[in-house]
Amino acid sequence: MKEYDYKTDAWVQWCPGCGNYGVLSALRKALAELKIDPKKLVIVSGIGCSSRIVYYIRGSNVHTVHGRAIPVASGIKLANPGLTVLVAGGDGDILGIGAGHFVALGRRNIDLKVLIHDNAVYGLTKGQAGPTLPSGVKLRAMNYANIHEAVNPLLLALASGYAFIARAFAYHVKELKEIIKEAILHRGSAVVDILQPCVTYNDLMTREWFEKRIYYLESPPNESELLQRMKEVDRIPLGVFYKAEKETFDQKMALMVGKNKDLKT
Ligand SMILES: Cc1ncc(C[n+]2csc(CCOP(=O)(O)OP(=O)(O)O)c2C)c(N)n1
Ligand code: SF4
Repeated sequence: MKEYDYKTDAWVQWCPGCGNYGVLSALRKALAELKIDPKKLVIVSGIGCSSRIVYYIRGSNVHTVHGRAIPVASGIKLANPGLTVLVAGGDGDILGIGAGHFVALGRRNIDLKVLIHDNAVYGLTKGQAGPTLPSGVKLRAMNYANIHEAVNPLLLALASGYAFIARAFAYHVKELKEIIKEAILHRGSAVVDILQPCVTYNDLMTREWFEKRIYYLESPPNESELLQRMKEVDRIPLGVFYKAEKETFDQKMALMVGKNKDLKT
């Protein structure tokens, strides 16, 4: 399979220079290298600029309502375990309105992969503060500085029980592709927080701003420094933070049903 095999005829509607293009390219390359059959691929998204990615990749994809991609994807994966099921969407979709579902997925450990296009704004609705925007920041479309505290997607994922937690940068396509592949291959709930500049509304966290701050972890941090790395803000670490072999939802269900059967006999 080649990256081209995952292209569709849909016109890509993102602004020129948007970080979403990097995610699109990396994801197509990752799928091609893993040779995932488009017929067995389902990408589920909510609503937002980033959620339009489902139109640009060949698969049996679903564009669902705002914040509800994870429950829809969970149903699909549990009904058809042989499918590769991915969730893609903005930080608003997944960590704002969809935050409860994000937590539930980590607790359940269903074999789903969540790609957060993290631009810290609500791009589609014209630049309001997203859940990952730092407090006190005023971007070009906002009347006042953000009064909310930011959500840290990595800490939330760790607290929720995700089996794989990583962070990547949208314009580093090669590195992002490798991280997406690793997430897909790791069994269990996985999240990749993708720092994705919004060139239209986020005039602070630009490509240049990130490039001055990001650096790559050489390997996942050990337990004693994991939280410190996840909390770092002056310099921003990228790479795989956490990987754990844990029983997945379907394994636990099989065990439970088996035990119940034993009780009956
Ligand atoms: C229930 C509901 N509430 C609000 C909206 C309006 N809305 C559409 S997209 C969106 C947020 C988009 O931001 P994000 O998920 O971060 O994606 P981005 O556009 O930045 O990629 C909102 C609030 C909606 N469509 N449905
Ligand atoms: S508004 Fe921002 S996130 Fe949406 S397409 Fe334009 S640059 Fe990308």
